[in-house]
Formats: sequence, C-alpha cells, structure tokens
Amino acid sequence: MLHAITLQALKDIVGPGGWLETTADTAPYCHDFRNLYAGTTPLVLRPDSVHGVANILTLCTSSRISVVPYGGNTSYCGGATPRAKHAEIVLSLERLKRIRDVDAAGYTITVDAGCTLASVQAAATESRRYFPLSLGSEGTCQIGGNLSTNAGGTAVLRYGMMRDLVLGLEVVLPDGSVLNQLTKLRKDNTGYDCKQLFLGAEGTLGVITGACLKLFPQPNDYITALIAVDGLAAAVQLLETIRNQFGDSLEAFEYIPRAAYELVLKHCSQTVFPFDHPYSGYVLLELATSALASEYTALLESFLEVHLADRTIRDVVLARSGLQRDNLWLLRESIPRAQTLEGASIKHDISLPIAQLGPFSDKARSIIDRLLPQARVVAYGHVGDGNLHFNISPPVNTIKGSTEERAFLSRQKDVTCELLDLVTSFNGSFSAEHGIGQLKVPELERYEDPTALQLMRVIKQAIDPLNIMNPGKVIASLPVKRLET
Ligand code: 2HG
Ligand code: ZN
Repeated sequence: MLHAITLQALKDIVGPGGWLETTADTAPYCHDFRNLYAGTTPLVLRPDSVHGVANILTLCTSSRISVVPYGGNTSYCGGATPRAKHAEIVLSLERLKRIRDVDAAGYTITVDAGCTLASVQAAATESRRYFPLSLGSEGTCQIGGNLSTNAGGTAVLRYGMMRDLVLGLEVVLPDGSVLNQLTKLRKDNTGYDCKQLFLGAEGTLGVITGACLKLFPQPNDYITALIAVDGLAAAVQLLETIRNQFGDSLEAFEYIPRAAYELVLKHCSQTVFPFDHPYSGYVLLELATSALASEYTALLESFLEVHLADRTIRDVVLARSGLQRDNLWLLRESIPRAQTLEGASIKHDISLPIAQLGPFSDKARSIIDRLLPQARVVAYGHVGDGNLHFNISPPVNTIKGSTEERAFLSRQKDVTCELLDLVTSFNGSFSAEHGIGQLKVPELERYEDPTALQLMRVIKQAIDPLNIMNPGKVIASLPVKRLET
C-alpha cells in the first residue's frame, strides 16, 4: 500500500490530466500485449516533460516506490507490465512525443521517447531522409521501448538493430538525475559509452526520455520478390548467392515456411496469395536501390532465371507496383496474427550463426516430433539475421480451450528447455530480438555467461541500489556477490 500523501505528491508533479487511478482507467496498463500477465497498479503517471519524469523518480527513490516504465505496450515478454500486488507505479511516456529536431544535413533526428516509431519514420521522410527500423507494430510501439528492448525487425540485415542506430541518449536515473548525452556526434571517444547500458535494459536502470538517432539517404526505389524454395536450407543457400551478387542493397530477407503461409491463408482473408499451388517455403526479399530500379530489376530477373533453371528456386513473383509490394509484406506481417487466431502456440525467438540454421532446424524438429507428436512447427522470420521465430502450434484441428490444447501447453516447459539447450549447443541465443522482460528471466539465468550475469547485477546494484526500476524484469535477483578478482 502506498501512503495517500505520497500518492497525492506524485499526482501533483504531473498535474490534472497527468494521472489515472481507477481500476477501469489503469486496466489497459496492467496487461501485456500477449495477455500473458495481469498486473495491478495504484497509479499511472503520464508526465509531459523530462523535468516531470525526474521529479517522479526523485520522489519514488525517497519513498522507495517501484516504477514500471511504459511505452507502446508491444513487448512480447511482459517487460512493461506491473506485477500483481506489488504497488508498482506505471510511468507512461505517451505524452512525451515531440520530434525535437531533424538535421537533414547531419543525417540525425532527435526525438522524445514517447514518439511512435511510425511518427519518427514519417518525420525523416518529410525531410527526404530515411529511418530504417521497421517492425509490424511500428504504428503503436514507441522509440523509448524500441531503445529499451534493442528492437530488431526486418531491416537489420542492412542497418543493424536499434542499438546500431543510436547516437545519443537522454536518461533519467533512479535518483532523478538526468544523463544528458543527446549528442549528434558520430565520433566521440570519451571513455565508457554510458548510453549502451540503457539500450536493452528494459527500464531496469532508468527511464529513457529522448534519443538522437541516425538517418540515412532515402532509397530511390524498392524491388520486392516472393520466391518459392525447397525449405530453410535452400533459403540459406539463396541468401549467400544473392548477397554475393547484390551486396548491401539487400535490405530484407524473410523466410516463410509452408505452415506459416497456410495459417495466413486460413485466417487473413484480405491477404493476396501469388502462387496457385503450395511450396515447402518462401523467401520474401527486398532490394533497396539508390540507382535506377529498372537496372536492378533486370539484374535480379536474370539472376532469378538462372536459379529457376538450375532449380535452386522453384517459382517467383516480383512486385510491379507499390500495392503489390504492400501485399507481399502483408503476407509476411500477418503471420503472428494468423498464428494467434489459430489458437495457443509456444514461441521461441532464437538466433544462430546463419550456416547453422538448417542443421539446427532438423535436430529441433526431431525434438518436437518426440515431445509433441503431430504439432506444427511454424519457424519463420528474419533468416538474413540468423533469427527464427521457432513457434509451435498444436496439431491441426485442435479446438481452442480444449483438453488437447491444454495438454499441448503443459509440455511448454520441457519443449522450451530442450530446444533452447540445443540452440545453446549451436552457439545461438535464446532471445534474438524480443528481450527478456519477466518472461525470460529464468532463461537469462540459465544460459547467460556467468561473468556477464554477474556484471549485470553489479551494474544494476550500482545504478539502482534500491531496486525500484522495473523490478522483477531482466535481472531478478539482488544483492550481488563481489566479482572475483
Ligand atoms: C515478427 O517478426 C515478430 O513478426 C513477432 O517479431 C514474432 O510472433 C512472433 O513470434
Ligand atoms: Zn521478428
């Protein structure tokens, strides 16, 4: 329970319109995107200035109140959901949504953390520049959340993850002090790179309130193709040959297995399907060109002809208009929704060295066949980055909420454990782009290098000694033991 005087002091900081407290008003802030967690909060605060955020954290530190930073609520791991019965304040960044500055000549954009990703992309486009982070949830996810989870998406192959797109950060620390490193500089070798600590920290070390991000020249045009292949190994082979030929213009390389294609076909009626009959798998690839698109299209067409002839690819469609391009992307972006509409699923967001994707997949499939006979492996995603969403749906025709579905879900722990052990044996990661949140805390403890884990605890202890910042997320257990010297 929080003291009424403290609650009132927090409300006074944000003023009228800056807080919510009835159960009905706070409910949307207490559930995560996947409905895995149902939390509670005595108060949602919506400050409209950095100063407001700083005053809130100062008061929370002196009163030992826990704070859950909250962005667009699109985390897959419950990273922004308060825990039940812990009296944690939710601090929403939704009113901090100013585009502070676009420096077209310097190729930078400086924004508030509450800006949606789509609004940052649009502001860059208005200045004839390009901000490349691209995600299915870009209309709702916020830059602060993208930074705090080091988001990935579909253009990582060429531009890297969110971490690679940051020049400077502004962060409010738990004691209310402000780290002001909103630099536009591309060269700045001045000791430890403090901003890196907050990227991927999921609000456990402070609240990111602003960022200066890199912009790029706008591509002149896109060439988008959906290519039918004989499966994941064939897709990996295609990736190598296409990269050899087209180098850095390859911006996206997404794999869609037949099982995912069929789920979209079943559940998403607005999607257009370009092929008449099914193939084992498909690659959605996109080249972004600064040269004339027609030259690149001709090059890609002759490349594809050669590979159709030698049967390393099976079929292909090229988007001939913006609408056709959007339709191909809709097919890919609809997979998560289609899988949810199908019913329960067991998700794994894994990455591996690209050459290991095929061999891993074969071994992983035999684990699933053994533990969950008849279950459907829906392993799709950002193959160009070695990142697979290795998701599993129950056998065809399993009824939602049925005993069979519950039996399927009851194997989740065993399946995930064997699968992630396998990922580790292939030198892969159990969390490629979705972060840790509260969902993957046990996995972090199981798979992270012990020295790295210990360092994380030391850092957490040093910056947030009272453990008020998003407790229970990422780093769950404090205090730390001393690092061995
Ligand atoms: C995607 O790539 C997202 O579509 C979601 O990262 C993945 O639902 C998933 O497992
Ligand atoms: Zn993804």
